[in-house]
Formats: sequence, C-alpha cells, structure tokens
Amino acid sequence: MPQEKVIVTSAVTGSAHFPSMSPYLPITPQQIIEDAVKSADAGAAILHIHVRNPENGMPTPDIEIFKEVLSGIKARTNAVICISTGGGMGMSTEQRASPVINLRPEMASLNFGSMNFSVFPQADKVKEWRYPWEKLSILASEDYIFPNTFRTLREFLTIFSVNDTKPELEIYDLGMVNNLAFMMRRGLLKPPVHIQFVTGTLGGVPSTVDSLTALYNATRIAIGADNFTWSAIGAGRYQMPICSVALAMGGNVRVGLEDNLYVSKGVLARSSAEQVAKIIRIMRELSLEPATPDEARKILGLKGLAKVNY
Ligand code: KMH
Ligand code: ZN
Repeated sequence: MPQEKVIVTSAVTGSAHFPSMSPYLPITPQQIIEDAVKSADAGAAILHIHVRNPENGMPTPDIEIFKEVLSGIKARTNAVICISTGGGMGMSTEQRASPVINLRPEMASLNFGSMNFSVFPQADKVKEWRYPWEKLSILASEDYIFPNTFRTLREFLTIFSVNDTKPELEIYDLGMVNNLAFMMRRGLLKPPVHIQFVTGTLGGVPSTVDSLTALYNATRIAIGADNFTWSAIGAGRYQMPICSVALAMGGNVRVGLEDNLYVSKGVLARSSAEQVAKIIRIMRELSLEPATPDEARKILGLKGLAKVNY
C-alpha cells in the first residue's frame, strides 16, 4: 500500500561523479550548502552529504569541511542531514567513520557489504578533464573494491549506536540483505531499520523493476515487513523510473546529482533541487505528498537536531 507521506532524500554531490562531468556538480562548501538548501526548499526532507576539497573537487573526509557544510545547512533549514560513511575511493574506514564520531548526525549511510564499485566506463564521455586527479581516479575504479567487511560493519554499528546516529543501510545486492538479517540476528541492529536499495551502479544490481522487487521481497522475507522502512535509488538514466516504481510500491525515494547528473534526456540538472521538484511533481500526480523533515524524523525515529554536534 502506498504511504501518504513520502520521504524525499537529495544526495547533492556524492563521490562517484567528477567535476569534469558537469559544471553544476557542487564542489565548494558554499556550493554544497546552496544546493542542499535549494533541495530542502524544493521539498527534500533528508540531505545526503559528502564533501569535496574546494581546490580540486576531490572527495575528502576532512572534518572541518564537513563541519562547515553541516552547520551552514543547519543555519538555513530544518532538513535531516544524513552524512556519507561511504566516503570516496582510497579513504580508510577510520576516515569514513570520523564524521559520525565528531559530528554525531541524526543519520548516516552504512554500506552493507563489500563490492566492486566502478565508474571507469564514464571516462569515455569526458572530453576535457578539469583536474589531473579525475582521470587517474576514474580509471583506477576498474580495480576498486569498496571494503565493508563484517568486522567493519560491526565496528560501524557500534559507532552509530554510541552516537545515536540512525544508519541508512545501503543495499546494492541480494547478499547484502543476508548480511543485514545476520546482523539483526546477532542483535547488532535493532528494528525498525531504514534501508536504501541502490540500483544501477556498476558492481550492484541493475535498475530494473525485477531488481527492486527482488531486493524488497528478500528483505521482507528475511526480516519481516514491519521491521524496516525503505527508499530507492536508480543511479543514472533510470533515476526517475526507479523512484516512480518505489512510489508505487509504498517506498521512499532518493534523487540528486550523486546519482544522476541529468534532469531529462540530454539536459544536465543545474541543481539537485530540479530533480527533487521533478519527483515531487510525479508524486503529486499519484496523490502522494512529500514528508516534512519533522514528519521524516517521526517516521524514522530520529533523535532530533538538538542532539547533533555541529
Ligand atoms: N563512495 C561510494 C563507493 C555512501 O554515500 O554511503 C559509495 C557511497 C555511498 O559513497
Ligand atoms: Zn553517498
């Protein structure tokens, strides 16, 4: 049954896209803050945040930059902030966990298994590189394994629990549903959990209706329908179709330039807010309304902005 209120997340920059791919990808703290605030104004209840080195757009775990961005967003909107602990290629697990330890956000992503995570085929589309690191990094992703071992997951879960940060469990494949059920059986994750089903990344499931329903059904069977809330991502071309399927299935949705640089065929999105506005137009045609940040806090059982450390 579709729910009446839908949580829209905007993932404004990520680490899988590169500055040379779009002039609109936010890079500096100010650009990331602006895009996040515009997304919130357009109706996003959650803002998923990575940060970049303002000099060259490279993803960075720098706590001072995270702090500047988070406090800049908090000064201008009540939206929930969900920090990434996926980080970027080459970051250690300590670096990826440190924003949670230092800033104690309401939510953070937690990628629920190791995988090949590659973006190298996108190199062919770039005509001119703005920064030397970009080409090296994109080509190196052919050999990249995104490390999220059981030990890493256990350590991350302890850190999340100590800081009262709700994990958003990023599930890219059926095996990760199994990992999630295992961690729940061990008592390391308490229901209801919140899941982000990620389709369309190279290394994960494709963006198809079959993939999304398979992930959803496997989760329902493994942990029980009442024990989770969920959202979906269609990375790339299938962003809006997958989000629309998720709406019909009663799920929540994530859009943003982290997942897709375009707003329609051949048209680069000038901001993640354009994609937020688009999915909300689709929702309203389906008689669904976006949840406010406070409604999202209630649905997800979050601790509230008064308890963050930024
Ligand atoms: N860094 C990517 C491999 C997340 O934000 O948690 C995946 C990622 C997801 O960044
Ligand atoms: Zn992310």
